Amino acid sequence: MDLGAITKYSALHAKPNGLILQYGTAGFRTKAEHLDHVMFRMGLLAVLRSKQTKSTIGVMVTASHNPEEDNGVKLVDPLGEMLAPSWEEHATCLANAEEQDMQRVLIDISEKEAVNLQQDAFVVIGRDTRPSSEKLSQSVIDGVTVLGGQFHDYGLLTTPQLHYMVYCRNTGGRYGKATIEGYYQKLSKAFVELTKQASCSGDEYRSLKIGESLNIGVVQTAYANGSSTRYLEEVMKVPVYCTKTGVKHLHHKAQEFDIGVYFEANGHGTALFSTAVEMKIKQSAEQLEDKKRKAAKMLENIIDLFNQAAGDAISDMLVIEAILALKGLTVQQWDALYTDLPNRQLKVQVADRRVISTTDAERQAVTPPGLQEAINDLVKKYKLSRAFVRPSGTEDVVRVYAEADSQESADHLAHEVSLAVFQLAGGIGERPQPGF
Ligand code: NG1
Repeated sequence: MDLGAITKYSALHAKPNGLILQYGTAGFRTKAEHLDHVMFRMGLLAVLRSKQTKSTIGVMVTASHNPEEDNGVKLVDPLGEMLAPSWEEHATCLANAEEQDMQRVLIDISEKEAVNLQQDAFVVIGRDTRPSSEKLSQSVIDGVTVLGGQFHDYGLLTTPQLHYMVYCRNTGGRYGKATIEGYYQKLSKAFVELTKQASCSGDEYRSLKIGESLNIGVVQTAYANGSSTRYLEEVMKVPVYCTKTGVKHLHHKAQEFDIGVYFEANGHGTALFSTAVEMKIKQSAEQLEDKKRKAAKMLENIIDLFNQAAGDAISDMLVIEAILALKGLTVQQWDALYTDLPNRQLKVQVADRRVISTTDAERQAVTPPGLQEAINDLVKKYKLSRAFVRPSGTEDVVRVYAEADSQESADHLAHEVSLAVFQLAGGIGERPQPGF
C-alpha cells in the first residue's frame, strides 16, 4: 500500500468534520455535496474486496428514487449480490473515519480480512443520470487507482445492469457477455424463445415429478398490499413470508426455497431458482418426452429471462409479458385477478428517526413508548385496516403506511398515525395536515 499517495489523494477528497453516515438498505445515501470522500473511500474498499475475493467488484453511484440533489453509492459482490454484511460494517467505519484515522482503518480492514495486497484488483463502475454522478464516479476511480486497482467505467447503467456485468465477469462469460449489448441480447433471446412456445401453457409442467417436489415460497414486505397476500395464500395456495424492507432481506429469505419469488410493493424483486432446480430443469429439457420437454425448456427460458444477478424491472416486465402471452391473458385480465385494498403512504419529519425501533419485520413499533398502542387504537376504528411506521433507510423521514376498506378510511388512518408519530417521536416543522 502506498500510504504517501493515499494521504495525498485523500486530502483532495477530504471528509467534512463530524459527518457520520451509515451503509444502509441501499448503501450510503445523502446530499451529493457530502459524498465526495465516501466515493473515494468506497473506491479503496472495492479494491480491498476485489483482492480478497480475487474477483471483480462493482461500484454503483446512484440514489435511485431519492430527490435529485441526493446521491449514493453501493458495492456489488462477486456473484452480483449485495455486499456481505461484515463488509458493510467496514464500509461504515471507513466512510466515518476522520482524515488522520483513515489509513489505520484501511490497514485494520486489510488485516482483519487477510487481504493479500499483492493480488490484482478489478472494479467496474456504473452511475445514474444525476448531474452529480459523473464527478462522484471520478472520485471512486481515484480511490481505485491510488490502491493500484484496474477498472472499467461503464458510465450510465441501471443498477441491475451493473449487477449483471459483475456476474458475467466472474463466471468467465458463461452467464453472458459483460457488455450492454450482451445484456440486451441475453434478455431478448430468452424472451423470443419463450414467446415462441405459446402452444405449451405450462400447465403440463405442473404435473411433472419435478413440480410436485418443489419447495416454493413468496417473500414480501409489510408494504405488500393485504389483498395480494390473501390472494397468494388463499387462492394460489403458496406460503408467504414477510421480511424487513430492502431487497437484501427479501433475497436472503428467498434463497431458502427451490424457487423463491420476492417482491417489494414498489416493484423491486425477482424469482430465484436454486442451482439444484436449475440443473433438474435443464436435464428435463434434454431428456423428457416431447410435451414435458417443451415445458421444461420453457422454464429454462424463464430462468434465463429473470436477471439472476438481481431484481431487474426490465427483465421482470418481459417475463410478465411472455407469461401473459403464453396464458392468453390481457394486462387488464391479469390486473383484475384481485383488487388492491385502498392504501396511503406518508412521510413524517422527526428530529431523530432512530427513536423509532421496530420488530416483527417492521410491522410493530417497539419504541418510543406508547406509539404502538396508539397505532393499535387507531387501526381498530376502521374496517380491513392495518398500519405501521418505520424509519426510512434511505431518507431522513419516518414512513407511515395505512390500508383500509375505503380510500377515505386509509387516508384518515394514515393521517391519524402521522399525528401520533409527530407527537410521540419528536416531530419537527409543521404538524402533519389532513388531505393529500
Ligand atoms: P426506505 O427508504 O428504507 O423505505 C426505500 C423503499 C424500499 C427500497 C429502498 C432501496 C419503500 C417504502 N421503501 O427504502 O422498498 O426500494 O428504498 O431503494 O418503497
